[in-house]
Amino acid sequence: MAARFTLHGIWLSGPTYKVGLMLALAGERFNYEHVNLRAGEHKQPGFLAKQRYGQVPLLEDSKTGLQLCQSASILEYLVEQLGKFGGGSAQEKIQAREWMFWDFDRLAMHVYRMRGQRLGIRSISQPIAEMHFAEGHVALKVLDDQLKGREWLVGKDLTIADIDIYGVVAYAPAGGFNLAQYANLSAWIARMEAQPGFKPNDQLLPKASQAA
Ligand SMILES: N[C@@H](CCC(=O)N[C@@H](CS)C(=O)NCC(=O)O)C(=O)O
Repeated sequence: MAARFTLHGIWLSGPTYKVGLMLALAGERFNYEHVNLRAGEHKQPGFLAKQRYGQVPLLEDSKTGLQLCQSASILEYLVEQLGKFGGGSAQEKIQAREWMFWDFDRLAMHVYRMRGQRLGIRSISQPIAEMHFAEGHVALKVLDDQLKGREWLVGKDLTIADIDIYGVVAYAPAGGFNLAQYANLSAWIARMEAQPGFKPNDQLLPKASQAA
């Protein structure tokens, strides 16, 4: 049977990984369209017509005909559509959303930028790098504290908050953050990686377009 979803992105992209990871954990096969950012494919009219921000990821849902952007919003959409990882109560749903807003406010920018600098994708000055490193550690400590005595960030089960934030934390070592000092966070990472369907970013996202 043809796959319902088509994910457009690039293997280097954390936000693309978040969406791919959600689909993988939900047991949904997906088609994958590689977007060559270096060649500017994400700024071409055809792509912009589907993804107004000119960014990856873009998710196409052949069942509803919708084209979706912004990884956190896509995760919420997939909760609605697939009925998984949404949280058990209205309060848990709101809390999962809070963590996803917090992620892009306090965590993702620092981790992704440090990684980008180390990979040579992004050039940032030493004082700015020091700021990202310090702020990144502040956010990682918030996560470690939240996970004390808990298996998951919200409620008793894995939610999109965990998927969204794993899609940043997974890149922290490449950004020079040593996670060994965060015992609760490290245990949570191991739990995430033991989930059925889990794949690390370099195995989940192909380097070229690929049908499901
Ligand atoms: N908030 C967005 C961020 C997406 C994003 O930053 N995508 C990057 C790749 S990781 C991108 O497309 N960069 C190219 C550009 O912004 O022009 C999301 O979560 O989907």
